[in-house]
Amino acid sequence: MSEQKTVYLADYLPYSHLIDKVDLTFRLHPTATRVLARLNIRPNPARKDRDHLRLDGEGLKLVSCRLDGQAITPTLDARSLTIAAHELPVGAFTLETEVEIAPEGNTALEGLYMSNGMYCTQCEAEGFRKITYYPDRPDVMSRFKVRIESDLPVLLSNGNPAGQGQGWAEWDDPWPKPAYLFALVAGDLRAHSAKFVTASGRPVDLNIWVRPGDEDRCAYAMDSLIRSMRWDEQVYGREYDLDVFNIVAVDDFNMGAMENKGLNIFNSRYVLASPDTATDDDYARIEAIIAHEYFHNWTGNRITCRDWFQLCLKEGLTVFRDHQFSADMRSPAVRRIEDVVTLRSRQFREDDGPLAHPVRPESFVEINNFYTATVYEKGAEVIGMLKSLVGDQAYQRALDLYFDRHDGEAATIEDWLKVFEDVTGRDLSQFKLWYTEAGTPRLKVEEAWNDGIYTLTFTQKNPPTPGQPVKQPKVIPIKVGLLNPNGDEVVPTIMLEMTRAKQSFRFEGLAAKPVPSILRGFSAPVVLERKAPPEERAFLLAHDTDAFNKWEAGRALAKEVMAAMALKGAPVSPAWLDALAAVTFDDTLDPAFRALCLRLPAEDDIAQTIHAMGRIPDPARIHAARREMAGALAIRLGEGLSRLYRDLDDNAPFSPSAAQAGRRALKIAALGLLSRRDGGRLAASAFARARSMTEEVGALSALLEVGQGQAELVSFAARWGRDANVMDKWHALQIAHAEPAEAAAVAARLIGAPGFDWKNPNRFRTVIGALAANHAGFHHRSGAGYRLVADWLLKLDPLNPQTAARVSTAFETWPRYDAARRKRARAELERILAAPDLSSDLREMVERMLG
Ligand code: 0A1
Ligand code: ZN
Repeated sequence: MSEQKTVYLADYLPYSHLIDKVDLTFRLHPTATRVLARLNIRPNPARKDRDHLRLDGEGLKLVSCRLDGQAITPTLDARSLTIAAHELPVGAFTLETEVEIAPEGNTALEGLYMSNGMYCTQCEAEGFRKITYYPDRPDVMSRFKVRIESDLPVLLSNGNPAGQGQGWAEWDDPWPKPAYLFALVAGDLRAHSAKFVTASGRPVDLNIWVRPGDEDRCAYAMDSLIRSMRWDEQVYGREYDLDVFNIVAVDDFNMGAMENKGLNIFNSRYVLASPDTATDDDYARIEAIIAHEYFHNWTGNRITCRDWFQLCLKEGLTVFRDHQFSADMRSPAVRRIEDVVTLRSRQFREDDGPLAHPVRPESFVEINNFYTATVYEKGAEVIGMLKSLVGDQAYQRALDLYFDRHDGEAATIEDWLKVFEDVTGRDLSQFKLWYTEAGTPRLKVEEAWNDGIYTLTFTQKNPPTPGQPVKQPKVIPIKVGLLNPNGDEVVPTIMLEMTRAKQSFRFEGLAAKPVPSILRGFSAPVVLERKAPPEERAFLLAHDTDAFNKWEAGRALAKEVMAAMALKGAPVSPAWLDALAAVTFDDTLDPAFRALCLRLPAEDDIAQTIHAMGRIPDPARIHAARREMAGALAIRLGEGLSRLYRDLDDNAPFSPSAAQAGRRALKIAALGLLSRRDGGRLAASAFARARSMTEEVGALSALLEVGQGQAELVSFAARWGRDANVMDKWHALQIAHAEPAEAAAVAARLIGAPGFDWKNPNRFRTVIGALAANHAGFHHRSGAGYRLVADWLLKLDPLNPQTAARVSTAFETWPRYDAARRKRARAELERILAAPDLSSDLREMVERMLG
């Protein structure tokens, strides 16, 4: 593997040429696929110089090359094909290349590869260069025509079908696109089909292509797709623009899914669902990912990114849109809480350590390493703030202008902000800091009550991050409401716009000192550092009218309690127990909301909290504290818990609806707590009676948590052993519930079991990811967790560097811990770095983590 160089945003230059048309022919063969490419090329008028032509290409065997029909011998190196400027005609010309590639040996799953006998592609970000010689950069957009030659029955590519016969098919994509959106699939597949008519009357054939036998598990994905298409018309005025929309499920895939134009490719775990194989969380995730990929058709495909530094332009916006969609389909409050839990556990964690980077990074070695929680999740939060600041109507006008102005273009964050400036007349230069500066702002609040005037004073601190020691104050939209002491809201939600390092806001005309509800709806991705007595948190948990802050009050209290227990052996707080009991048994509240309140903060969250207090987290003590809290809660909720469980344990026929999922979530939370009292008796019978995967996993999890469930593990494996995506749950559960001292050994046993396909990214991520998520297990003082993860990263890296690099983020928090743990973690990271032929992907990650 040759050294990769750092790429800088500041070095951006438009490409030397334009590619008006691309004609591709694929003669598929597992070890010797031929790719013929004909490119219609002309000099780019935006570039004044007369430059050479350089095409990207990696791992290609060049068979022939012709320029305007004449055979030529271009200059080749490991990464490119170059034709010198003086060898190029002055105007337009045609370049034809033929290359040979070997999809069967492609274990990295980038470019053209094979999965279970089918051919498929993954080109984002820079995979197209492994298929043919081409300017593999998003600002080069072209019209693609594709011919596929193969005996396989189903041959798919982007755009509309343009003909087919025995052993061939042709596709024509009328919309210019960058190469990263190219896709091809060939295999023995079956379709689950439906029809859709767009708002303006265009009929569209919808197909979800799966392996024979899986057709009956596509209904939910199809339903989600149809709802997404309608929603994008109704909410954003965006219609679909081709005659067909194809989705293909593949088992070997590095990420969740990919938005290739008209041919989305999905990791099979985010398509296939039936009540007996998919949990309610799986259903929600499938709905969100189907929507996400579909929404990319406008935010990503019709308008794409000028360069990969602008990745958040499509990803942040598309995540924001899929969050809006899920909120509309389900409960907005519950969705918001879940999204914030994810944001904190993934993005705040990233932003707080050595891998912190801006939403729009300024440099990278391997772009695949920047498909991060910061680019995606914080990228979406930034758009949410923008919408809050300009208001819903201006947001809509700005988006209309964005689609109008930039359709068919490769745009930048500057273009994006400009449409908001043009629509509102606002200057967004300070707001832009959210894109250019990394780190999670800390927000302190002080209150004052004088002569009937209530003042809130906020101070923001923007902590240093790698490469950015000093930061400026950000624009922070702070949504606030005020309650009077008997729990009535006296000031409904208003938005305070903070722009300075320290700023005060006054409220007049209040009869008594109010209780503030700050950062309603989590209106900005900041850490609110507000000291409040437990009684006040309990009061807000009982009375806040903002559902997010109601939950947040309970969560803040739980975090404080757990941190105090871990740090100084404090007892479980009765205030927390009482407050949670009141919520749990309040039948006027949404069961899904109550289930969220019962979910204790994750141990990693508490480690993050303790670290933010300037203390060193002890994983073993945090683990013990969390267990103790759960045990105390089970006792405090008493008999009411059994009653709650019985009430929820109804016989309604299964539906994946949010309402039913919420009831199941609360029922399973109750079951988990009950098991701490009855040693798992009820859970064992719940497992035997389970009528959905949610109940099956819920019961098994409750059993494992109390040291039971061995027989149930055996029966689960007997039932699902042939379904690898379902068995991922079986593997993850065992590791998640393993005792800290044993977690690494359990993971080692499972990943090393004969027949376990650890080369498949889903399998690898499940086991190593579950170990990393077992906080006390991964960080066990023996160092066994660190060692096992490092061993397996080294094993996977030569085969699949991209997934190895992603999973390496298990180590991203290592600097938070004590000297002994730091020493062990550092030694493992250094061991990885010393490996011969380490990929540039994993090398970049480890070097950044070592700082
Ligand atoms: N654009 C896709 C995610 C994706 C990104 C990179 C990939 O390979 C490196 C694959 C998929 C999305 O946001 O869904
Ligand atoms: Zn995306």
